Amino acid sequence: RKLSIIGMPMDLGQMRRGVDMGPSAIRYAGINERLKPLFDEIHDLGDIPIGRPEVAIDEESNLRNLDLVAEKNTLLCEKVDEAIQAGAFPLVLGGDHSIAIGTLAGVAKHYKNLGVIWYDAHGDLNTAETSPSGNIHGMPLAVSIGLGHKLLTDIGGYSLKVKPEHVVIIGARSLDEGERILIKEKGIKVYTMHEIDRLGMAKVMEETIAYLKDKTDGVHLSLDLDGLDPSECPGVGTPVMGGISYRESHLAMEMLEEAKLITSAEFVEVNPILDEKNKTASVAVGLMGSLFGEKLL
Ligand code: DIR
Ligand code: MN
Ligand code: MN
Ligand code: MN
Repeated sequence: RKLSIIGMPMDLGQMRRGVDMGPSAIRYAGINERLKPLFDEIHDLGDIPIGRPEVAIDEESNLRNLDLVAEKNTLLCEKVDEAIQAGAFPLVLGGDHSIAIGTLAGVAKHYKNLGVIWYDAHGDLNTAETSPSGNIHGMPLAVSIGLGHKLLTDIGGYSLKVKPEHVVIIGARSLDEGERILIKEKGIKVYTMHEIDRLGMAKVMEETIAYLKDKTDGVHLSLDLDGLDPSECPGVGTPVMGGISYRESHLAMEMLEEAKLITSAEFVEVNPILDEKNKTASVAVGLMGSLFGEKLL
């Protein structure tokens, strides 16, 4: 088993600086040492070159930094595509969640029926028309099901990376009006915090795995650290109270590993400036350990 780590130090999808340091924070938290025993080979491919485009950050638009977000995600798409072609499992380190646009563009080329697990406090299903913020990190799931600006939906040279019926959102507790409408219209499966509390994470994951297993030929895990509770993951730009616990999250990762379901992954929104002693990056690395088969006994 071969792992390729790709850093995507981009903060252009939202307005709080620091999330561009996410890949460094995650590496500093010991990703290599932690995952080394779990793979035959690990290749850290370094970071996608983002540069420091300071000027664009204040732009008033309902698609803030559109051109740069599209350009940088195109680079990520190519890198992810190459990693899969080389036979590796691609693991992308964010960066704000707008980077999922590039990751999914690279991954979906290799699957006819890609599934996606979107682990997040938010739906990330906005478009320029529905977004209250203009931040593209609130849009990547919409883009991946083919909705949004052409510069984003057509990255990789094709649209519709994922079918809405192959998406499962886990941990939602902050949805905008347009996102609610879209979820109902497209029949997207969502486990809000209500269902997680009511059913328990074990049942939620059993159902998620059963839902995706037979109809998909690969499943991407897009894990936004703000899906977890801010008491355990304070280093995120848009924390929302009442999140998924550390323990529930480890259980979720362990169940995914047991099911051998996940074929690519990304961990996003780690912002070390807002963090407490790199706690959030450490949680991310721990979750990767569980996702890739670390066992206590
Ligand atoms: C909000 C926040 N729904 C927006 N989205 C976030 O700006 O579209 N996604 N934080 O992770
Ligand atoms: Mn770096
Ligand atoms: Mn997100
Ligand atoms: Mn989020």
